[in-house]
Amino acid sequence: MRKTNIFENMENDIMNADINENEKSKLLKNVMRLKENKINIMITGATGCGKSSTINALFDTEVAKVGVGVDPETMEIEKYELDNLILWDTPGLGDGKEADNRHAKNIIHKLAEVDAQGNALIDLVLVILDSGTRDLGTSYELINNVIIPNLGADKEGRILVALNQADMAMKGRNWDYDKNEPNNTLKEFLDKKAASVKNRIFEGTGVNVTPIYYSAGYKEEGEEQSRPYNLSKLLYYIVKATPAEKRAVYVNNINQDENMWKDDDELIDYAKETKRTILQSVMDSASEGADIGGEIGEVFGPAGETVGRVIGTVVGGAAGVVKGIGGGIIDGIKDFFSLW
Ligand SMILES: Nc1nc2c(ncn2[C@@H]2O[C@H](COP(=O)(O)OP(=O)(O)O)[C@@H](O)[C@H]2O)c(=O)[nH]1
Ligand SMILES: [Mg+2]
Repeated sequence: MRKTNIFENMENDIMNADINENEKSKLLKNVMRLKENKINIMITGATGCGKSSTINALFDTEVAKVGVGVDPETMEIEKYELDNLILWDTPGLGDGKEADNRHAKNIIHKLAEVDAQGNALIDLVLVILDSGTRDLGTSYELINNVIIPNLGADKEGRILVALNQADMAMKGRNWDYDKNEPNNTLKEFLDKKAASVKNRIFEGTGVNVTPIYYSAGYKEEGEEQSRPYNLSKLLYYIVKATPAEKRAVYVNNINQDENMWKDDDELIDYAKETKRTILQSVMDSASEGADIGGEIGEVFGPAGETVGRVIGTVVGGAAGVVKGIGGGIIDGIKDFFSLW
């Protein structure tokens, strides 16, 4: 399957739009800038918490994992380069004193790196905790003493804390395997755990985070991959925590297996909100400085119809929406746009 490219789609829309050449070239320049944006995410947490599983569930990681650093210092950080989305799979703490010292140093070093413009290289740190672990001491150590003090000025905007393996939080008890979700007892347990993590981080650092819980799913030898839970929620939080002008980058890299996005807590419609969030920022960034004001619709269609369609087909398994409702692709697309 040919990969969707949101930028090509925007360029086509702009080329075909009925606006003057001057505005056209401004818009095209904006898109060119958008295209060059890179997102760098550090994914960290103790060995076995599910960093690799989470990366594989969220993104289209068929593109080969690219090299680890050559020197022993950075060797343990694995780098994935998916177009302009760069993931740094970074060991957290809990591997013994000597290794932990090395890990902490590597993290601090990476957080201090700047890009060509002098901005912090790492846009966002995703810290993964294992919700089945009773003693989260090393995770607090990692968050409160290693990561947060090295996040610079905008600490709250650059860290996301997520509790993985929600299915195993009570050793597999109270997980509804048919519905692939926690029952009320487990939900309560997980809510409490998330609240206590929030408190410990606030007490330790004064920084307010909103931990969420999810399951990246898992694969057992010879069995089918179990579906993730709340992965759509995690993606929504990741997108919202990403600088607006970079959000379009996700569209080209999100896992297109709709099974990944089916089950969540349904507190809000995460797929819809993710689409809306990305579309809004893409339209804003594309039209920046161009004198088209309310006429953005003339370029990208009403409510960003054409760009929105591209986003819709990849974000949150909109393929499921298209197939699921009333049959027929056109109906599905109509349903999708009636949501706006
Ligand atoms: N039950 C369950 N197992 C998981 C989940 N996420 C990861 N795992 C399993 O936990 C183990 C460690 O995961 P991995 O992604 O390698 O962790 P990493 O060391 O942080 O990269 C693997 O056997 C995964 O299949 C989850 O949400 N639920
Ligand atoms: Mg791993």
